[in-house]
Amino acid sequence: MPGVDVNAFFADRTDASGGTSVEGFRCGYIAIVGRPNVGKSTLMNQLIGAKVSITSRKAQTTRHRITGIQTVEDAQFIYVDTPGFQTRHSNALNKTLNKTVSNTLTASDVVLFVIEAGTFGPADQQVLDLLPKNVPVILVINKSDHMKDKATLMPFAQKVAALRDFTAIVPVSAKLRFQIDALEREIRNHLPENPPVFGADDITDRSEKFLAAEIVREKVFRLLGDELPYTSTVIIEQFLQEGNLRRIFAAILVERDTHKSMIIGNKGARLKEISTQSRLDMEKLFGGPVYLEIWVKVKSGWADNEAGLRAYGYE
Ligand SMILES: Nc1nc2c(ncn2[C@@H]2O[C@H](COP(=O)(O)OP(=O)(O)OP(=O)(O)O)[C@@H](O)[C@H]2O)c(=O)[nH]1
Ligand SMILES: [Mg+2]
Repeated sequence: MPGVDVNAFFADRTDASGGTSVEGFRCGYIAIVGRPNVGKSTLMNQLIGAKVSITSRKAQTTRHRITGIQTVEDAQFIYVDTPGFQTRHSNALNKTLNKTVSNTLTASDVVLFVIEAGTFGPADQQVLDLLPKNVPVILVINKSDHMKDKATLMPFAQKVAALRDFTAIVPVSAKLRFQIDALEREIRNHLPENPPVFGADDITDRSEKFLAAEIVREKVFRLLGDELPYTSTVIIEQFLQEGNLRRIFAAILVERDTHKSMIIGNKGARLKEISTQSRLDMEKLFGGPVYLEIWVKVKSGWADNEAGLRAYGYE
């Protein structure tokens, strides 16, 4: 072709992940932080349009750094959901959870600082004090559906806005998907120009085995509510794939015999419910049939020592 430098035309326009145009492509890490229970995980799931992070009305639902990925034509959003920052007890588990939050913050391009509409207390302030100075921080006022009187939202937002130089302030309702697209547009503006890190169809960097354990833990949290202390966890003892079928053997670990009988319930009814709900969620997320068996085991003290935490996958 006369007059056209073919080499220059193709130079630097493709990357290793499959020929996506790199020029103008944005990609970055977005940390989602806040005190427990403000709706961080619900928000991340809405932002990526899939449920990779478990949610419940109990505080301390999220215990690991969980990545949720969304790729659009010209950008890849790598969200990192974190455990709610703990300010009450200082056992080994809580220290580990807080370390996860701090580590995530140091490696992020944008921070979503999530609070609940109408509430800003010492636990929120402690998280605010942790946020790095040189990274754009978007104040996300979640659960705005709780504020019946819209006129009170403005003065509340102004009060919190005075505490730091926020890049933007976005009231949302993660539950009702209100203003989620507006938030996404705002985030995109602050992502650096980078080629994508993950494939276009990836929604998380976590394994199916990890996600399976999380799904069971969500059902335990949701179906037992406040009866069960938060020191129960789930491990996957076997995860086998036979063609399209996944055979999963899970164990719920609790601290005492009384907790075990609470989970099993009258004639096994509660365990059956946990099992059925978990299986349905897994089938939806993995896109195929699942055979699931769950056992309940007593194992005390795991949350109080570092070795126990490492054994169950805490960083
Ligand atoms: N009304 C209302 N409820 C919400 C909204 N977003 C989340 N929730 C509820 O708030 C509770 C906590 O949500 P999560 O997403 O688990 O909160 P989290 O901040 O991830 O909690 P931790 O992981 O424990 O720190 C759940 O019962 C959600 O359904 C919202 O926009 N409006
Ligand atoms: Mg969470």
